[in-house]
Amino acid sequence: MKINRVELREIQMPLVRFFETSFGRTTTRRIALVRVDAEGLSGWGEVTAGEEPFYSYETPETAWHVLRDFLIPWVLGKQWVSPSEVAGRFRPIRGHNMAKAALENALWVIEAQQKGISLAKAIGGTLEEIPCGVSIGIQNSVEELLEKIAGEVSAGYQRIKVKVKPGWDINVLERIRTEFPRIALMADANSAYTLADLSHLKQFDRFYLMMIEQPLGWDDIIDHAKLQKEISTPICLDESIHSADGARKAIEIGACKIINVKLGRVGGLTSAKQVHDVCRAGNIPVWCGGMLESGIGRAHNIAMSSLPGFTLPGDVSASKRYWAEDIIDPEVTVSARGTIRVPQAPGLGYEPNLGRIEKVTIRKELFG
Ligand code: OSB
Ligand code: MG
Repeated sequence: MKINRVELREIQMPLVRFFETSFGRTTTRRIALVRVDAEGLSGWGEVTAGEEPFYSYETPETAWHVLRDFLIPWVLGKQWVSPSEVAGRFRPIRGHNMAKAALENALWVIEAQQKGISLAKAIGGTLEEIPCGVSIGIQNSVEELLEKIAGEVSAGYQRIKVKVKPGWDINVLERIRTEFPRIALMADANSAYTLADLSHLKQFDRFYLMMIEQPLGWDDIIDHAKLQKEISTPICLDESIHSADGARKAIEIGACKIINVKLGRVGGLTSAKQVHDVCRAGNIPVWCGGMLESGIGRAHNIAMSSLPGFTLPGDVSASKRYWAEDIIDPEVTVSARGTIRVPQAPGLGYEPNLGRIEKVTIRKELFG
C-alpha cells in the first residue's frame, strides 16, 4: 500500500468523571490521533500516552515529535507490503511505542478494508464476543468506591479492578470483600510499592484476588520474580512489558503469572500479536489493558481482544463510562452479560465521527 497523506491531530475531551491512580488524577484527556490515507482509503490510530509522563515517559507531545520528525517521513509517499513491514521499519527507534502503535494500527485498518475483512480478522482474531471488566480509580471515600462497584456489578461487568496505593489498599479491600465476598476482584498498584513492603503485600493474599497488577517498579521484573515466590496472589505485569522478548524473559524468571497487553505500550498490533503468542505458548493468560482511550483506541482494543489467548476480562468498557459523547459511531456498548460483540464489518467496525472530531481538535498538522 502506498501512503499518500498523514494527518496528526490533538483532541481534548473532559472525562465524565475524574480517574485517579497511585500516580495522580486525570480530569481531561488530551489525545493525539493519526489519520492515514492510502489507496483511496483512510485509517485512524490513537496515541495512548497520558498527558504527563507518569505511566510511561511518553506524552502526546513526545509522540507528536517522534511522529512528525521520524515515523511519518519514513513511511510517507512509499509503497509498503504490510503494516508488519512498517513495524519493522520503526525498529531503529528505541521506545516511543505509543507513537509507533498509532501509525501502525491505522495501517491495519486500511489493510483490513482492502481485504474486505474486519480488523479483528485481519490480525488473526477468532473470538466474536469479548469479556469485559472495569477499572475503578481511587475515590474520595471508600463509601463512594463501594457504590461505584455496586453499579458496575449490576451493569454486568465480569470483574472489578480497583486501584490501590499505600494508605488505600488493605483497609479498602477489607471493606470490598465484606460487601462483595464473591465478585471477581483484582487490584492495580501502578508501581506504588517496593520489596521493602513485602510483609504488607503478603496481606493482599487474604482477599483471594484474581491478581495484583504491577505492584513494584515500572521497569522491573527481577523484584517481581522475588515477590511472586512470597505471595500466592498471581502477579500481572503491565508497565514492565514492552515486547514479546520482554514477556518471554518475565515468564522465564517467574516475574508474573498473567500479562496485561496494552496496544500502545507494546508498540502496535504486530507486537501485540507476538506478545500474545509468547504468552499462549507459555500458558500465561493475557487480557487487554486500557488507557482511558477515545473510541478510536477502544475499537483497536476490541480487535486485539479477539485473539484467542485473551481469555480474561479486559479493561475494555463502554464509551459512556468515560465520555459524554464519543468520537465514533456507534459508541462502544457492553451487554448485560458484560461482553462486547466484535464487529464483523470490513475495517475498524466503528465510523470515526469527523464532525465531532473536528469540534474537539486543538491542533492539526498535515503531511503529504
Ligand atoms: O494501569 O491499567 C492501568 C489508566 C491509565 C493509566 C494506566 C492504567 C489505567 C487504567 C484504566 O487502569 C483502564 C481503562 O482505560 O479503563
Ligand atoms: Mg495497570
